[in-house]
Amino acid sequence: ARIAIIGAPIEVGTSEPGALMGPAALRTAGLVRTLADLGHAVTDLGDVVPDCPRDARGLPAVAAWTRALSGRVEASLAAGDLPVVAGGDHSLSLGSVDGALRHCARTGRTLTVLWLDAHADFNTPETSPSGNMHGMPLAALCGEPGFDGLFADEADRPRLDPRQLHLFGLRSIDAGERALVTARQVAVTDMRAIDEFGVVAPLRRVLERVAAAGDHLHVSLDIDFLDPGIAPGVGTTVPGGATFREAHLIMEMLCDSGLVRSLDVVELNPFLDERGRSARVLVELVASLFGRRILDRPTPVIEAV
Ligand code: DIR
Ligand code: MN
Ligand code: MN
Ligand code: MN
Repeated sequence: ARIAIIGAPIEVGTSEPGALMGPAALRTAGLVRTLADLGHAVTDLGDVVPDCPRDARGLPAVAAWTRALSGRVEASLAAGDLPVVAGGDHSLSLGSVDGALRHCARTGRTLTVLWLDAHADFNTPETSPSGNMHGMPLAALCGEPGFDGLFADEADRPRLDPRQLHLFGLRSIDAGERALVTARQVAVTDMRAIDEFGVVAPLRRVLERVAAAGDHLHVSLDIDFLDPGIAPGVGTTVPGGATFREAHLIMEMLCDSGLVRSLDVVELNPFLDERGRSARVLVELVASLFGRRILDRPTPVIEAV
């Protein structure tokens, strides 16, 4: 695939400074070079610059990022590229998913979002205990109230169908967002399910649905999906996350499926990292998603009888 790297040094969505260094750390860890070495045509589009003052905060700043990123992602998809948005806190997905939604609306496809995250990120300004936008992007994308002024041409924008959203790796949810996630029928594979069934069976079901429907698959990888023991460089660590091997297996399955059309890599905070460890883990995971493998054979498929 032709891959477009889009840097999104945004941290206005969190209370922990440092995520704005994420794109630089991912590049330093070899994001571009690694994908090129796998044989892909990679273009680094540089960092997005939002149309707002540098010290802007709150909803106006997030809105400026959202519009800038949405346009960049939609343009990349229209050009036939596979956008990889390197963050930056998770509020950047307001822009990347909005861009993917607009592309899907123009091409007559449906968007499925796979959200690899310890959190549900389905708070609204009303339910959020922290007030941090990185805990709210999915509620906004799905059209929950309280986000006026965030998206361009709000009235006509394509919305994310909450039943086309799959939360994977969930292990921390606030009371208000739990009620919303349940009411909106969001699909969830929480850590309890992963402990019980592993990652393969639940993920295979998601991929089979995407393949059968011919959907555009957007993957959003929050580094806190991983266990803090392997990826400590994030502001909101939650114990009991995905292991190194589970995470690579997921990436390899996504690669084999050939279904991923856009990707976010978010919440890396190099200021909290240990000598670039987390950045390197993320780059290795992205490499697995884009075709790095141990042997040149696909993951064996176990036929159901
Ligand atoms: C919490 C934490 N649910 C909040 N969310 C995080 O602030 O809304 N998301 N850290 O990544
Ligand atoms: Mn998140
Ligand atoms: Mn998270
Ligand atoms: Mn987060």
